[in-house]
Amino acid sequence: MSEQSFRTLGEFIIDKQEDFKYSTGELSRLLSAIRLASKMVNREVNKAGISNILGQVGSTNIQGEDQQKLDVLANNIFINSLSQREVVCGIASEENDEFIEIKASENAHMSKYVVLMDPLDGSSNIDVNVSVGTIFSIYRRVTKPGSPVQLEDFLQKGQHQIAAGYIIYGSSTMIVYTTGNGVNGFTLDPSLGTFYLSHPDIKFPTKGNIYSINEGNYSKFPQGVKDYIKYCQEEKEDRPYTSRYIGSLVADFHRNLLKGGIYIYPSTANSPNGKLRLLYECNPMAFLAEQAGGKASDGFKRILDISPKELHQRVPFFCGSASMVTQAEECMKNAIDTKL
Ligand code: AHM
Ligand code: MG
Repeated sequence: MSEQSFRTLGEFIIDKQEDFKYSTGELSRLLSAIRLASKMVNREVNKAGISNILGQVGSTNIQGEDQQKLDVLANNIFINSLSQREVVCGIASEENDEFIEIKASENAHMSKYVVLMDPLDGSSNIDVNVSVGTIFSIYRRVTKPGSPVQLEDFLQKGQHQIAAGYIIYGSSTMIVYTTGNGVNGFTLDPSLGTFYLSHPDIKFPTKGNIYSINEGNYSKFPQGVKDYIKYCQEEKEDRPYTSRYIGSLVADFHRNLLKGGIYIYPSTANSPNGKLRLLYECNPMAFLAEQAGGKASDGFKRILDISPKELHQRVPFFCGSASMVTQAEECMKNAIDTKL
């Protein structure tokens, strides 16, 4: 075990705070609140199988408490952890129609940060014991500090993110995040309840041999995506690539980040904007990808340059090793040019 392995996430957050000359410690407190909430969600995710034995969702458990769905539970855990500690002035969640305004208690200073999150992504995988994740994205508010938070504080371009990351509840639990200065990964030691720096300065391999896409939707894909899939399957140079699709964005992204690959959720004939949400899923993953030397696009342009129009906006998503995303973009462009 290297010396790095003994550095905890708590120590790392404090050390990094010193890199910012005028830091007030607010972002550090916010990241610490996310760390705590992630441990609580991890505990619940690990109990998922046993909860089914002890009582179905919607029923009452042995202590007389209502069993909540795990995604609802994860949402409540993150919202409570962030709001009770007064580390944000607003929260937007994939689980809530509207954003939540957090009022500071008497004499408390109102935070300048807003958080956007998908508290439990890939939740259809919980019942079958497959990895799920939490995704978060942090911005500095654009409206006047001390006043109620506004929609425009959340509808910022992804390039303005201050920090973003995910927690993967997998064969081990990890938190991977960036504050705009590279990407670092921490693995939870469950016996101690402590995250240790296990993956310092993660870099996307520029090229990989994995493509991740739900090919069940093939007939509804745009021609450019069909062409790219054909390219991946061709017997040429280092191809054919291998296909891997978990159906949990966090898990598919995490594997591709470590091994090299591309994740695609394109537009389809039924969903012209794809499935994934710009603010809760694509922007944070795009920020991480770029910070790790990878690339994220809607098939034509950079995800982080998109001006959001609404909280739950969807967008086609191509993300991963830089040269693979560039190749997919070329297929998208060529298919349009051929049509003209
Ligand atoms: P969710 O936020 O409802 O869980 O949906 C997002 C998930 C992603 O994690 C995953 O990559 C994708 O939806 C899978 O969708 P599909 O089943 O259509 O392939
Ligand atoms: Mg989701």
